[in-house]
Amino acid sequence: MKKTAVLLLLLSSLIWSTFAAGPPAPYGPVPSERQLRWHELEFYGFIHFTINTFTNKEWGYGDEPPRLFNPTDFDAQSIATLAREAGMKGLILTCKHHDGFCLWPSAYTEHSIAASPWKEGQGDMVREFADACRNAGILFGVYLSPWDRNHAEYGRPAYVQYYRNQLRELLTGYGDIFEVWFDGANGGDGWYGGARETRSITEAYYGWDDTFALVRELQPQAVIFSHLGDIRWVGNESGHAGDPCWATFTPQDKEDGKLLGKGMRDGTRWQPAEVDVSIRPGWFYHKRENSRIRTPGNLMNLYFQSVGRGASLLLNLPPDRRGRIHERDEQSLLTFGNRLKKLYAHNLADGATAAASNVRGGDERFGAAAVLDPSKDSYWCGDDDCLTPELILELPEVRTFDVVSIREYPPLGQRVDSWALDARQDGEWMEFASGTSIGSRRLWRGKAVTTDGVRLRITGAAACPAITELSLYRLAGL
Ligand code: FUL
Repeated sequence: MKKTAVLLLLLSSLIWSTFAAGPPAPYGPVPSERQLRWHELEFYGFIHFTINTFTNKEWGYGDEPPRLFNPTDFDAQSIATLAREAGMKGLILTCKHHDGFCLWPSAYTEHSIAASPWKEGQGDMVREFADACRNAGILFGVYLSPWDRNHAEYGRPAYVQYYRNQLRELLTGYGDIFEVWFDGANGGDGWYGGARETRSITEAYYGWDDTFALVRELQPQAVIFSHLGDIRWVGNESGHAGDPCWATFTPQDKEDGKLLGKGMRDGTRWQPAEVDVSIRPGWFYHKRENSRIRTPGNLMNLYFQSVGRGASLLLNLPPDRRGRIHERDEQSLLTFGNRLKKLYAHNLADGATAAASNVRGGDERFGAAAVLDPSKDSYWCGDDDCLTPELILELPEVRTFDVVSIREYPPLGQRVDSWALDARQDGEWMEFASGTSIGSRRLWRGKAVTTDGVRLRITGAAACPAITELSLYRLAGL
């Protein structure tokens, strides 16, 4: 090759690398790797099972004799398989609730399953659940109540050590744990080794920093659900996130339900919300609630009000005294799960072509087509100074949809402040939906609309939007 040709080649690659668009800078707090993985889960289950199931209580006092714990037909596998069938990505088990009874044979207490008649004291329910989840191909997580109404030392330093010892047992003996759930319900009256008194503690008592460090050391990939953890409480137990529900938050000294539900646009941390709610009125199984199980339609509402707002849905399924999920709960859950499966089976944006008002540096890598491909790593993005771009999907034919799913690209932070979606009707754009936050996921359910074109308008953003998905579905009639 001639010298000039080489020079020209070098020059053009230099110009290309100078002017080719790079990805935009992240805006505000961004998720950690473990939070990013957690965002993908969206829907998983809670299992509340302990001695309360046999005493018909929600909060045991701590003096219940372990001999009461005796499920007659316990089957972790059927529960884990049901969870998977319903679309759950994992299960979190109450290994120890406030009453202090342990579902595994802890070396640090006699108040455990080892003193129960179940499997003549030889059983380990944490192990059975952990194994069953793995067999079913779903994740396993643990709940270990910080408040322990059984323990004599609760409220004193010795208990904190006991708590960490137990956590170590759970985090080292049962394989990978995807989430560790630290309950905020704390202190009050209890048995406390026979003292039968009221003990109140301060926030500083538990020394959370050291406990969190233990989780990071033993299960670095696990997310921590806690006031100061990776995932925040949504502020209610009735099954809904706020609207908007920003993933960003600044933990407050005093928990405020509304604030937790909505998050904080200018929050200092990426701390997305988890919506914990039970399929029945109580967290534990009570026969008297057998006629008060959430219907499939109600579960769908919960789904749209949680996952649809960028939070996760943690749905509680309480095993009954057999150690099984009651048939009615199972029916309702499976009907809901099947509907969800059918909903996502057909993305009505498939086969569409996408065009945007602005593409970053005119570079195809950031082009509109990214909202249609299933990859979570590609996104449509405009130039830094373009905060209100638009994107049009031309559908291959006239189609009817009533659900829209939009996702921002979370590694770049929450950038969009408001958006609207239009459907073309007789050549005119008609607004179908409008909202504020998008974040990791925004689902919108509206009145069915029949159209061959859809337009997404970003109407406000703090930084050029990065959108990884725009999908259309039909729920009605499923
Ligand atoms: C609360 C507890 O007091 C309930 O019993 C239940 O475990 C729920 C998930 O968290 O704080």
